[in-house]
Amino acid sequence: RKVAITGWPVSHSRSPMIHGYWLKSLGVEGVYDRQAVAPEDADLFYRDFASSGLVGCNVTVPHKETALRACETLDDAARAIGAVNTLWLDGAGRLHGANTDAAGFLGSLDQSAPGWDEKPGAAVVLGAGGAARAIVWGLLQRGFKPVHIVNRTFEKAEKLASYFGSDSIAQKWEDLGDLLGKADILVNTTSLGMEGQPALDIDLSPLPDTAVVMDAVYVPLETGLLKQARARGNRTVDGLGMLLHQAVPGFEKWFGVRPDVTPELRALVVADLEKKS
Ligand code: SKM
Repeated sequence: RKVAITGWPVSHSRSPMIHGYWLKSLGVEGVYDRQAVAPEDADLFYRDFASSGLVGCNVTVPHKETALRACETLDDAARAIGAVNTLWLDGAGRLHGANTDAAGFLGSLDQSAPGWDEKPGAAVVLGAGGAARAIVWGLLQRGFKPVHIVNRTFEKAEKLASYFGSDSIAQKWEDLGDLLGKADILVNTTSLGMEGQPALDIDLSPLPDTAVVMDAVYVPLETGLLKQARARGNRTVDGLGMLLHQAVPGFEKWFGVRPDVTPELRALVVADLEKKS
């Protein structure tokens, strides 16, 4: 059985390393590859997935919406978020789609910050792109209310907030300080703070010290945001956990065994990230 990470580009993806580790450590026969799909080929590739030689795949940027349109069935998360990242073919050659990014985000917080959602209050999400869509939905599912969406281009925040209804609210970047004062969780979904990108320059001093701070960025593993949060005593969760946890349901679907996100797997990917940076 052959599976792959599909997207454009896919050279940076750690999915082959993650699934390769599980295949080997669980003694499962199978292959997990990389398959770059150029934007002009994407529509046909997913519509004609049965002829790709793959039994399933992960989908990453920028094909998550294109792939969704090729699916015959979708799970609730994919339908709510409007994007897929996990596809599989059934015996009749029909393509099914799921979105496991929200589950990955939630699973990572459950593992790294136990009890984080016991009294779900206000959440602040920075950014309004694809990752924000999955994360806002995940937070709403766990009962966080309101979920403030803060984006430098306010119109994008408005669009995302109206997509999810009245429990999510678009906010201006200038109002971040006031919002942080009442936040139970802060999540960065922008690329700010990522290696090679501008820093995420925010002042966390209004944030309650009981708030959890999560950064979806995982290169570097400890971003400036997380460093600042840790120094002032907030619980922090890095972005690698989300990547590891979103992979779990796909592996189970394709290979029939539910894998664990073990310290050994995490250490393997961390070593690779450190080698390359
Ligand atoms: O949704 C995930 C995708 O399944 C895999 C991935 C990767 O390999 O970098 C990133 C995210 O888009």
